[in-house]
Amino acid sequence: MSRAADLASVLETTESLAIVCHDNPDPDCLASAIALEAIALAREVDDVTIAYGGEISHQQNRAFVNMLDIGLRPIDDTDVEAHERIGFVDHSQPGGNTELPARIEPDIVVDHHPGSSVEARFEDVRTKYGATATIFVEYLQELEVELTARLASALLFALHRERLDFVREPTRREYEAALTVYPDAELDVLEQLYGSAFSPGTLDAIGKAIASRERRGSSLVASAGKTAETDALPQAADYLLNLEGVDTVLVYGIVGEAIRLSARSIDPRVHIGETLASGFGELGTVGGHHDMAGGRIELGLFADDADDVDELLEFVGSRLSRRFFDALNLDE
Ligand SMILES: [Mn+2]
Repeated sequence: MSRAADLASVLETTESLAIVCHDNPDPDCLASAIALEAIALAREVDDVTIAYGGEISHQQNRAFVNMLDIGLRPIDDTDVEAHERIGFVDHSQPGGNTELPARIEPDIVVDHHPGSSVEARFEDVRTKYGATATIFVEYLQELEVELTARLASALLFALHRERLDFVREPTRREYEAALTVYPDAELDVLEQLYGSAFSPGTLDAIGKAIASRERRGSSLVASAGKTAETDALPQAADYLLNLEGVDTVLVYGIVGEAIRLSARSIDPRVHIGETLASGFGELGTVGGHHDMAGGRIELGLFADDADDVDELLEFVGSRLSRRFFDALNLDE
């Protein structure tokens, strides 16, 4: 039996399904969730709920949810276990990158990230694929589920954001999947998503990062200050990577009770995920890939002094940049 047919047969005997997105879901995860929802509804699953953890703070992702009318519920407000079956999309490990407690195991897993060790009733983890959306395009075709304009637009945007726009290691399959959904997609929806406006908070954070940047060779560290917008950090990092001669960037900032880190590198000799792990692994949770990585360091004791944010940022900032440059083996 093909993977798609196997998935369909699991859904045929399912009455209720909770689809769980990873925390701070991106377009690949969200488009995959509504694709699984469409397949489930076509197989007459009565009750389908999509739940997510973290927040959706990137302006494009917020616009994506609103324009494509994606019904999402925070995990906190969802009784995930009350559903007969649970599906994870774009992630696979119970308790990993999800607010959902580790004891809750999925029945269905569709993902493209390596490192899965879960054993689900239906499991399709294809690490050679560039996006989970690519796998879903194959399912939709094979199962002949109607490709609505909404679904096609969501999948096309996801393929672009995940791989194609920045030629971020796409595989041939992402281009093929994009061609499959392209005729049914509404390109003006995509255009509006790309044009979605920055929130004032994000623009402020990027502005602070630009002004505070400290450069050593082709590497740069910047503070985005205190911000309510978690996604402002990766956006500031992406923006600073455009600076001439710069190929590795770390942006830090205070979001809530934690210092958040977001790093990028286009230097092939740098594995930025490992750089953050060696520089900050003992201080908090960090991780990522060779070109993009992130982390979180709890303010803990410092939080008491957090009234004076500038002082606090100055105190942690000099330590963070020293550790980052040290991890990259850069002397003053
Ligand atoms: Mn993905």
